[in-house]
Amino acid sequence: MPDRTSFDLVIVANRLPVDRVTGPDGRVELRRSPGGLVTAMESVMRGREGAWVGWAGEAGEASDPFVEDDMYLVPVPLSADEVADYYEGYSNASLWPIYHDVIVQPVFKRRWRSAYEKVNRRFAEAAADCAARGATVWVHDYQLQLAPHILRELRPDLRIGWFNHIPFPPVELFMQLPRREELLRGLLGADFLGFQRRTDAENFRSACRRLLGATVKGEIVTTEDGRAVRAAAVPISIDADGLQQLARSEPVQERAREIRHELGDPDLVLLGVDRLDYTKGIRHRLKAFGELLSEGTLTAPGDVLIQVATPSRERLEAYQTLRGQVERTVGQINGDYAPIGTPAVSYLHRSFPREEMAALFVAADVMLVTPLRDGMNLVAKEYVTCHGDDGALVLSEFTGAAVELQGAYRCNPHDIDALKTTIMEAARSPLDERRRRMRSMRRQVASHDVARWAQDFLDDLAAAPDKPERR
Ligand code: GDG
Repeated sequence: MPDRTSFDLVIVANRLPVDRVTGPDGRVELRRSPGGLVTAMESVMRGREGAWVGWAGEAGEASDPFVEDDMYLVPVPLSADEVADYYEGYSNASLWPIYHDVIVQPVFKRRWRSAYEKVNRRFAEAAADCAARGATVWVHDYQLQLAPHILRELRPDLRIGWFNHIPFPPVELFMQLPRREELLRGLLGADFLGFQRRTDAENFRSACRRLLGATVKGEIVTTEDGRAVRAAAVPISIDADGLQQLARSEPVQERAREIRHELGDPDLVLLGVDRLDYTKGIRHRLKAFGELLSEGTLTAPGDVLIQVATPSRERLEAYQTLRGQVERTVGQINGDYAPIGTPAVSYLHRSFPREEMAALFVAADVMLVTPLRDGMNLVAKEYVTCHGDDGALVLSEFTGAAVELQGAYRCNPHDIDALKTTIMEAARSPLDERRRRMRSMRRQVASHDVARWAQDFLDDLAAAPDKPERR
């Protein structure tokens, strides 16, 4: 246990890097949930004592703060109603669709909005309680857009940063949100706001200009109380070294060969890996693959698609509808085109250990990343890091990753004919071309990994324009 309860660096995110799980015998267990964010934060927390404020994933009372891997974890309690209203409701049924181009219709409920504010205040208070004087607080994502402002009111001495993992919408869409100005003011409580793409930062600044009448010069927004806030792009990445080592390990290479063998040693393995979310373009991808089979351009079992669709937000109607549509389409494709015993689409609606994910990336000839809108898309970066030189990445123009991964076969997933052409171009391209493209993308990811992202963000935050002596 660190001998202190105030820290120089405080991370505030919806989720803690552990899951609180109650077993059938009623025993509570904490399980580490190692995601990309945890790896990134580990790299910046090394050598300094940091705290992480977040929800442990189960409704009800929260346990006392505790230490895990040298990090002081502060659980924030959420009641079952708050999970339904703040998280599933406002965050995922109001904000998520608006921030992803209104692919599905957003739902607005005033009760959800009140819960969002109340929960944002709780997170901000928990952060204020454990931040040392002059500390840096890094708030994450769309679930916590009011927290920066609340935190600044509580603790004007803090350096506050916020990073948006998802897109920031064009002002014409953002305007649909009830009480939209309060969200902008909430964010402007920070000193520095990081976005995945320059376009996202521009969208935010335009919203400030248009809806708050704020002065915007270059990347700087001047707030109503005269503070200067910088909004700029800091694209997120992956632990490229760690993942490449895993992918090159003998067990993973062996498992990749085994996967191809289990599929009947096909000539062509296409792969999709996504949370089962309507933003990811899974239906468009399946439609393109189904048409390629029906035309005879591809044939099963020589050409197959593996689709991992990790369960997500299963209590929300839009997600239940999507699951039904995807599963019906997979059934149709297999019913129409697959011979006995070998599916044309291997559909996997569950999650896998990272070793298995790495083996899938190694096994796939062509990776299909076709979101209709995606903040970054880490899967694209993971594939180019894991797979050898002979792979190919089909990548939607509507992802943050498309800005960086110039060696990808770019596509507009809405254009099914063009998507089919791009898939075939990627699958049939000469080896030397694929090699050139894969190498350039792998180099890009290796030189811009998640540790660099986290350090860049913290450097930008430290250098943010507002002078601490003003406070
Ligand atoms: C949000 C933004 C942004 C998936 N299935 C399994 C598994 N995964 C891993 C992937 C990847 C991660 O989950 C998903 O990251 P994405 O970036 O693809 O997408 P979101 O979940 O929507 O993330 C996104 C990201 O935040 C970071 O800022 O890029 O735009 O929407 O790492 O590999 N991992 C394991 N088993 C699975 O079954 N172990």
